[in-house]
Amino acid sequence: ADGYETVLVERRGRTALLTLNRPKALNALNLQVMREVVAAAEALDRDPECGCIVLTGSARAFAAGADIKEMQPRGYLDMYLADWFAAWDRLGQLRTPTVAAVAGYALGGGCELAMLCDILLAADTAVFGQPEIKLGVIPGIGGSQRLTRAVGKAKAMELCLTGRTMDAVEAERAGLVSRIVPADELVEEAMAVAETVAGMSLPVAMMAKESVARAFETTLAEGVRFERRLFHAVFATADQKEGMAAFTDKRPPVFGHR
Ligand code: CO8
Repeated sequence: ADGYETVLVERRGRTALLTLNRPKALNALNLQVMREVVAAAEALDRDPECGCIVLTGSARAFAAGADIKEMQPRGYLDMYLADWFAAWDRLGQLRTPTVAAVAGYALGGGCELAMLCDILLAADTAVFGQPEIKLGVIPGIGGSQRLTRAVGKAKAMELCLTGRTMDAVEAERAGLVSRIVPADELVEEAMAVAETVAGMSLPVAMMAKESVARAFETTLAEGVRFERRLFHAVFATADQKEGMAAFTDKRPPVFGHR
C-alpha cells in the first residue's frame, strides 16, 4: 500500500518495524533503498501515534554496505553533484527514537546505518566493520566519525585502515552496541524495547534523545546547560504531572504522550 519495494513497514500499536528487503544483494544500500527507508522513517516520524521505530535486516545481513555495483562507474562530479548519501543524514535527524536490530553483516554503509540509530541491539551473529578501504574508498555515511566516537580511536583506526571486522562480543565490549541478544529473539527483543520507549511520554522521550545526542555535538558545559533547559521544559507537560502523581499514588503511569 505504501509502494516501497526495498523496505517492509509494519505498525504494531505505538511501534513500527522497518525491515530492509533486498535479500539478493544482502540488503546493499542503493539509492532506492536510501530513498525508501528515509521516506518511510520520515512518515513515521511525522505520526504522533508512533513512539519508536525499529530498523532491521535479515538473519544473514543487516546490510552488507553501500551498493558497490551502483557506485563503481561513478566519478567525482557524479558523487559531488548528487551529494551521494546525504539523504541518510536525515535518518539521524528524526525526533522519534530509533532502534537498530542487527543480525549478520553490518559492513560499511550497513554499520553506518546502524550507528545512525539511537539504540543498537546486536544478535550474537552480528559482524561489524568499515571495510571500504579494501575497495579503495573510505566510509561515506559518517562511519569514520560515529565509529570513532562509539569505540574510540584505537579500534576505529584499526577497523578503518585494515578492514578487519568485529563480532558481536567485541562490539559490545567496545561500546558500539548496548546489548547482545540470541539471533532468533533479536527482532522480538528490539520490538519489546521499542514498546517500552513508545510507552513513555513522546515529547519527553524526544527531549531525552535530543539531550543525549547533544553530547556528541558540544562541550560539557554547553551540553549540561542544554539538558537543564529541557529538564525545566518537561515541567510544562501533562506527562510530568502524571508520571510523578503515579509514583506518589503507587500505580503505573498512563502517559497521554504530551
Ligand atoms: N554492494 C553490492 N552488492 C553486494 C554487496 C554490496 N555492498 N554486498 C553483497 N552484495 C551482493 C553480492 O555481489 C552477491 O550478489 P550476486 O549473487 O549477484 O553475485 C550477493 O550480494 C551475495 O553476496 P556474496 O555472494 O558475496 O555473499 P557471501 O556470503 O559470500 O559474502 C560478504 C558476504 C562478506 C558480506 C560479501 O558480500 C562482501 O564482502 N560484501 C561487501 C562488503 C563491503 O565491502 N561493504 C562496504 C561497501 S562500501 C560502503 O558501504 C561505503 C562506501 C562509502 C563510499 C562513500 C561515497 C560517498
